[in-house]
Amino acid sequence: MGTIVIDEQYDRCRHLLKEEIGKKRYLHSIGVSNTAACLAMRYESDIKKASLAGLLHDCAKGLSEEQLIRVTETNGIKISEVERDNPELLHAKAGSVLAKEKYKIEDDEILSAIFWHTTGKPGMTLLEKIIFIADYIEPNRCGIPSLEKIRQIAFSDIDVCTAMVAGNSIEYLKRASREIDRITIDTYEYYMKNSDHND
Ligand code: DGI
Ligand code: FE
Ligand code: FE
Repeated sequence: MGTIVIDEQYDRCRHLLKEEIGKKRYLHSIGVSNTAACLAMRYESDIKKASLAGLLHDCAKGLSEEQLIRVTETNGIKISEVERDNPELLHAKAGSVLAKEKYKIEDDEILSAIFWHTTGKPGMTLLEKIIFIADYIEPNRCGIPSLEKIRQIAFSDIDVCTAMVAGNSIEYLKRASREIDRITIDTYEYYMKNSDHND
């Protein structure tokens, strides 16, 4: 596989990550990192920060449910009832803790983008939106309704795209009869209202 060397910090994190998560998840992470870099170019965000946040966004995926709860709790992060019932949701928040402690990421913008990557939230920063979307549209993703359209809109209107990603996730969770985190719904409603969506 071709190696994308961005800088030493990126490479150090990449090697560490490869040991911590499965091959499929690692390839997904590289896909998100590259897609985030492309979106950062398009929207004039910091390309290195986007690459690094994309690379590490799922760095806590290798943790068990018990570990996810322990890592978040011991770091004073409040766990909602939905998260308690669906601890896999916590890989985003635990990931932000690991990114800081294990991968030595100090940048709060990167840590916050990792923290919010699963549910999104109203009023996200540009980097948070980039990671939220890149996670959904990276090249290895398949089987998602309207994926081609979402990929195109990602590069033309980031707020409309954020609403579409949140909306699709909600539909998916409803079909799967899974509990929906209130923030996922808030994200959808906020970006439906705050974008020039006229479909
Ligand atoms: O970690 P990834 O698979 O790359 O993507 P992700 O961080 O968006 O996580 C996706 C998983 O999270 C997927 O199994 C659906 C779940 N998820 C996202 N929002 C919610 C949710 N699960 C529940 N129960 N409620 C949510 O609101
Ligand atoms: Fe994730
Ligand atoms: Fe992901």
